[in-house]
Amino acid sequence: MTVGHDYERDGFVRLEGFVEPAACDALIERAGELVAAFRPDTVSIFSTRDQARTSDDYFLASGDQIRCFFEEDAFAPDGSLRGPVERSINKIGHALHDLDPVFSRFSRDPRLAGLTAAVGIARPLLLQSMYIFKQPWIGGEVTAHQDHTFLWTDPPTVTGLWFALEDATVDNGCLWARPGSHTEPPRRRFHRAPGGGTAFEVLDPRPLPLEGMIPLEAPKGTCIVLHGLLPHRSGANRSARSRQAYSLHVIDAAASYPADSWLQRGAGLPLRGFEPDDATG
Ligand SMILES: O=C(O)CCC(=O)C(=O)O
Repeated sequence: MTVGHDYERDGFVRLEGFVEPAACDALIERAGELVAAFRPDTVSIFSTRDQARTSDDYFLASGDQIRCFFEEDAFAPDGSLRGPVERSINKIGHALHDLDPVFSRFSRDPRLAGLTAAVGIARPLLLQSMYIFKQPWIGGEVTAHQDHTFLWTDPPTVTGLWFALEDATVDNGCLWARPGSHTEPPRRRFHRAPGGGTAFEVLDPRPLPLEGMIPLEAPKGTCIVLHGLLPHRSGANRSARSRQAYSLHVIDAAASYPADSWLQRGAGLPLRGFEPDDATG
């Protein structure tokens, strides 16, 4: 199958027209409702530059919740928001796919099970979901990383399903990656630290290579399947158009999931696969 072949060669596959425009719009509308209902009494800024700030309780307890995270540049020095809340959110995470019916339905489209099977995941578990806004002017950069760093399994199995809900271009901060670079060994592992908070274990001190990365521009409705070891990044959005995307990360239940992984689930919300909601009661 060509998905499996391209994925093995490049570490990613770009599938244009995978999602109908109406299905993209339904997610955009639902994300808008979630943000409108958000009461920002707990502020957490999602920043890939300053990981210390992301290790607060709000972030660490979000593995089985739906939580909003602000852009790094959302606040003025006096702590006030520079713009309206709905234009200041970086992302919503991390259990949309289990807790919200609209996102659950989207995430459990049988075609997604077909995609993950095609790239070798035998017993899929839907580990993490993120709705990423990349709002006009303020949308932050996502620095180069391997998803395996954050969603570690032994052996590595995490696979990203990234959906362009709007056209993603160089101007509004599309993804970038170098074809074939999923052969790079893992550089770091992000985990819960014994004394609280989080830490990176450095496995290979070399920085991830940025040379040769190409823009993965993606028209609305594109699905990009990303290998967990593929270094990828996305630029800041300094344009007038948002670049909204939905990202779902799947692991294989056949691999082990370390007890000190940052993303934890409470007993009330065990990880599930692609079975639809009504099949599990
Ligand atoms: O959407 C982005 O800008 C980054 C997403 C990403 O890195 C991911 O889904 O793994």
